[in-house]
Amino acid sequence: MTTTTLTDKIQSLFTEKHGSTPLLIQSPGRINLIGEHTDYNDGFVLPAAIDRYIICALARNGHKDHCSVHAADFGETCEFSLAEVSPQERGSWKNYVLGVVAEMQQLGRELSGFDIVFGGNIPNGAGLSSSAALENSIAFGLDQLFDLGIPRKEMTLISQRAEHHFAGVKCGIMDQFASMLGQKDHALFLDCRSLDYTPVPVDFNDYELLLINTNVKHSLADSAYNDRRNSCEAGVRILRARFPHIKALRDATENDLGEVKHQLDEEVYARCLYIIRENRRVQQAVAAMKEDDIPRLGSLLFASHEGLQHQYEVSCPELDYLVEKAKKNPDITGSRMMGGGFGGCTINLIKKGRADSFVQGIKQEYSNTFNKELSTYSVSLTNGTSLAEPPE
Ligand code: GAF
Repeated sequence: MTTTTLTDKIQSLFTEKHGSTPLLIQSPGRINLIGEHTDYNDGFVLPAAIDRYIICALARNGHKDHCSVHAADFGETCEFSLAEVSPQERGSWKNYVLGVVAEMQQLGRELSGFDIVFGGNIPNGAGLSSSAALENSIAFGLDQLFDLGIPRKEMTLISQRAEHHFAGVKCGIMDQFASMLGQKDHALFLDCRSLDYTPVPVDFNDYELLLINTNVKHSLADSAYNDRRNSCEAGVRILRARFPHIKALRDATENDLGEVKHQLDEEVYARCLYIIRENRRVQQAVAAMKEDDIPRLGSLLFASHEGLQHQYEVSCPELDYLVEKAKKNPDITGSRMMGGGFGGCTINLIKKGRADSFVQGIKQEYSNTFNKELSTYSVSLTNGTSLAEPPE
């Protein structure tokens, strides 16, 4: 569904349900060029917001405490009182909304009753961060509705804490940040420790981005995401005992890690090694983009996948299949799994105009092998969360 049609639909649904004209917010999903699982290691990432959105319609309802939130895509409504906001069943969309409300209250922000209707055109479970987009749309919407004046970076932290405390995923900051602060035609080179960032213009010359969805649904909470984070923290504890300046894997070199290798579990060693290398790859990728060296960027993408597959072990057969096919195709200069892993999309740098022929060539075999269909998305890089244009 186009974003204009979606906005129209959400606005009409809101007016039908509540009889008033709402404030409309659009909050984008994100891709990540490179820098996977580095965010919660205080490292570097290179994501961008994309032109797929959560549209959130909201208005005050005149009640002191009573709120309602309707998820158009699920046909479900959640009613609650601001006096009692607590986590719901794991995996429910309600946690993303309630989590943001609770975190705002936790910061002493004054809210009163409101109604929300939201829906989206970000494919669910594709690793394009529909959950971060939803959190941000709520944070931004409530900020506007109650005139709270919360700075954008602080809103991303509210959204992230909602995910930690309500959804139960100890995610990094990348998704919320890219969705909130994305810039049209740019990726954000983000330092996840300082939250300083540099917009990097994105122009791949003869190449374009192609996202291919394995249609394997991942669930971050169920998919050992928190385990990976624990392994990294275990590695840091050992490194820090030897090198007190190391506060996170971001501060460690491969040599440092080599020095404590004998004290580390084999698995923890492999996880830490991946992170240290991936952080370096992000910096190299930014340099390659500045120098217009797309083949170099592409080989960094392939190397990133290799690490995610063998050292960090967050890939899956379907993702590996797609990257292997990409490696063998002369039109593709780089490919890797994107996001948390265990499913979702690969991101590919492919010669302009060659996407159809690549996908047609592997579609049948993919479906025969995995009993699932592929889908593809072509996306434009866009601005972060903002007010949406009300439809004519
Ligand atoms: C998920 C998380 F939410 C992000 O914080 C990030 O860690 C990503 O997985 C992996 O890079 O999208």
